[in-house]
Amino acid sequence: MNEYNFIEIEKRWQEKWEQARLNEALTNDVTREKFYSLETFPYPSGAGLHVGHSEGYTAEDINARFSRMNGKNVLYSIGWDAFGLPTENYAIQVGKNPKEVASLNIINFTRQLKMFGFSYDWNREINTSDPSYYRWTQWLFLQFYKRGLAYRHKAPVNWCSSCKTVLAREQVVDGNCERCKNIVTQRLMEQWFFRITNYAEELLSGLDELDWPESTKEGQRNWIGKSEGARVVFAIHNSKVSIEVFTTRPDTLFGVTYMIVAPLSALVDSLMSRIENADEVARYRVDVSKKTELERAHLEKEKTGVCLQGILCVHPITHELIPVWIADYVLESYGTGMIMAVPAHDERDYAFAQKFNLPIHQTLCVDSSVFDATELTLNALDHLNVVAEREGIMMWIVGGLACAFHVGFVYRKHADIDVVVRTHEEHDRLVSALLAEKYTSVREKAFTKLLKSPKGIEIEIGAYHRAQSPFQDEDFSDEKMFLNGHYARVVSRARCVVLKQEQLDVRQEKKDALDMRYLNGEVMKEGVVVQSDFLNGLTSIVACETMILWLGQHGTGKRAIEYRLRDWLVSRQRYWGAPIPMIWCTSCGVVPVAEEDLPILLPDDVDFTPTGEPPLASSSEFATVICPTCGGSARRDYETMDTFVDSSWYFLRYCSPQEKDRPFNRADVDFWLPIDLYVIGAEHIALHLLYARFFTKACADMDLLTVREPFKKMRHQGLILGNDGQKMSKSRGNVVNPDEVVKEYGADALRLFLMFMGPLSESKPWSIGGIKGISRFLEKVWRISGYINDDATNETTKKLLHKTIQIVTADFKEMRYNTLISRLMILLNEWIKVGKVARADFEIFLKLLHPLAPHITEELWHIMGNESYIMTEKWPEYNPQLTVDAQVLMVIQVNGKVRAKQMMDVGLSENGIKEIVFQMEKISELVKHKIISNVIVVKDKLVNIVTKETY
Ligand code: ANZ
Ligand code: ZN
Repeated sequence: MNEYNFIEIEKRWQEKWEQARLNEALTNDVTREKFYSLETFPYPSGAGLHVGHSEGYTAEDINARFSRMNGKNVLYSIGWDAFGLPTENYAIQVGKNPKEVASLNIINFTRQLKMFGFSYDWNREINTSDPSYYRWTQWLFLQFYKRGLAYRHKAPVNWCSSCKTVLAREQVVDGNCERCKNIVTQRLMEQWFFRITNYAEELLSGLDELDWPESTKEGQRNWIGKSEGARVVFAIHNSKVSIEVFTTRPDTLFGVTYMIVAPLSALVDSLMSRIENADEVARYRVDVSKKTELERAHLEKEKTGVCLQGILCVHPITHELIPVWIADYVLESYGTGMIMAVPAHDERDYAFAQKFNLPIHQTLCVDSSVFDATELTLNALDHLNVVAEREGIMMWIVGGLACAFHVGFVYRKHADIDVVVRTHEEHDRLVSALLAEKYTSVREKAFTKLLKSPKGIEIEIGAYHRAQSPFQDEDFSDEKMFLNGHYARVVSRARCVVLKQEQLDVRQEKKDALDMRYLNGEVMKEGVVVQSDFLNGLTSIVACETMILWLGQHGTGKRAIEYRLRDWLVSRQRYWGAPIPMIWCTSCGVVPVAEEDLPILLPDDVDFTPTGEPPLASSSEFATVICPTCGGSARRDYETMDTFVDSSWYFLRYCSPQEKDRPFNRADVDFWLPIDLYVIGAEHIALHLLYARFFTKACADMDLLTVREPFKKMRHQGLILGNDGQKMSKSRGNVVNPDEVVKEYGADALRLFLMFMGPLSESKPWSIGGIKGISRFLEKVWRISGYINDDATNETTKKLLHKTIQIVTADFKEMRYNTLISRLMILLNEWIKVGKVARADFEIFLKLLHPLAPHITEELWHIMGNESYIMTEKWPEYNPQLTVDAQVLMVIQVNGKVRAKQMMDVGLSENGIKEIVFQMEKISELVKHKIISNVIVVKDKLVNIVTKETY
């Protein structure tokens, strides 16, 4: 037996496979089931492939090979996402033209991908920066334009001052540029948009039927952000203009105490002549215009705003007059850009009302039965004391009327006021101070006292009362209470008591606990509606419906849905992208390029150093062109399309890559779509995965194809971390270059190791020690082939082999490559123990190993005298009779709920069972971030994992 010379073996087979054209996908082959395998095509960056990329690619290649051996007609191709910033920035850095750089990088990437033995159909290779491709990107743009799906619009847009271009909202991650991580600011600019919002509902509902990781679906749902509620019209007093708001909480309409208009909205302009403090308002608007939406929407941010003096709104039901403010936390771009503020039940409104002393009207009370009063009381008291200490507050007002004092409203009649002081001294001082006041039994006299509220704001309480002293039962008249400059209704009877802290009885009714909860500044979001006329007593949900009905009947509002999703900004002020196929004519305006004039080639006579101005503006080719409409002189559009436009349809082009007359052939696309497996990084949730779905739907609506969801099944590969456990990056110096690993251990070893590191979707640190173990395994495979013995019949190994086929096949289907490799290792070790292996058995083993380690298996297959290619062999089947008693189906529960079932060996040890269970992706996902308090194992039957939440 020769040495295992992987360098020679791998190179030889790669060439043979390519010559034999074994990977060609055959469109319209109806004899086999089609299988479309897709992986994200790479940006051919200057750095080349790193091992992180190759993980997902390896997984996809394994699946493609496995599918072919299972009789499927597999479409598995590769291409280059060659336009865009990575290539352009690299070109600038090395002082070359991006075109030149891209083609050099593609050569390097091609070499690397071939080095892995990936089984692409190279005939279908595509390149988005090639005119034969971007011609159709431009054509699609024109179709979108014709159908109103592409439009120009002036709006505040995200600007990256380091990339010197606008960005789509999806490219802004936590306020930073997705590419360069620099801070993104906002600029008012006219730009090209795609109307993705037309598809918001379908993009949302379509997710349900997709076999995608749940967290990704949820991420996309959140990004689309559907909110259901109502639009309500509030007339402006003495004006024809009105304020229309979007609210998700029409049940709180009686709790509206002020209105807010987004500062930069046009309504403010139209009211300007009536606004008495116009200067102040104008100044505030200038300040706001300097902030990004993200800064403005930040929850923790100190609230700012200006009251529009002279403007009042009319409440549509009570007809009360309500002040109107502008405040930056209300965004122009969402809903109607105006809100009804309900400070009692919305945190931001609450913070705002606190800051500007605006009244707070409670219209929800908690269904008290759900709370444990004792605990709540104690917690609330603890909390109050902490705050008191910090803010130097002397006393707390609790109890029913406290709400009146504190927020200007009461939600319960016959309530009491409890003023809790923290020390005996304070108690005595307060009591004598209050007693010194004259509280005669005058009916019409106001009770006025300054108290410090928990928030430290001075509150002046004025009320009509009848009692002799505030420490006894008092009768308040059912009249108005003057609070902080605002009127509020008041209870008819109430008691006021000053208590020492320890007098506060923790066994009081639940109501007291709730009062204190309220005083904590917590905002109650759901409950039973109170102080709301015809809604009283209803739950929030029912009240919403009731109110929507009422609004409809009275013509002041209607049901409404809003989405967070915004239209997709696609134009860029950079060079390396597909030119936007539009013409600017001085007399006709913007005119589309004629389809037969496509492609509009990216000009070469350009200085592409980014300046913030579109580089194409410097091209003389682009500066003059004849207007297709009037024949007059015009210029081309200077902007280019974002790379994400190119990648939104590459998987359609793979279906008919040579097509000359259209972007793709409908029959071809209909044959191959939907994609049966897409392996992609999790970072694409709101970007590519959303855009490509939109493109597919838009193309379906243009009758270019049939399917509406492109990616039926999708899986993520986890990150490969550096050996330091950190994300691989050049600056950390922990990047592993596959070239070096392959040189030292071979591509098969690297492929196997990438899959052996752990479950595909998890992040795993790289370790060179690990690959050594894998490399020894391959050496053993090589050597055992020298011990083929045709009469090596051993009942145990036979059984083990068939068990292995069974389990490994199931693992292949679920992409559990790490566990299946262990299975193959166990089988091999068994043969090594016996010292020989039957030819037929070993051939099966080679087939099982082939998708993972294609080269060594192909070589050994031929050494054993086979003429065919192992990669075109049929997948081995197991003999069920040899596996029957070997395995049982175990039930796996988490906290008593059945979460999975798994075949396991009969009589497997408790530890063995646990090991398998915790390797299962589904289970590890479920118990992530939980404390496992117990694992109950009933051998051959079930496992129950008991967890508690972590704190
Ligand atoms: C009254 C109300 C009462 C609200 C309440 C909430 C709670 P989502 O769920 O994100 O859709 N809102 C509406 N337009 C806004 C804008 N342009 N800028 C800032 N806030 C805006 O949020 C919908 C809620 O956000 C709406 O419902 C509105 O406040 C606010 F107890 O109306 B709500
Ligand atoms: Zn940037």
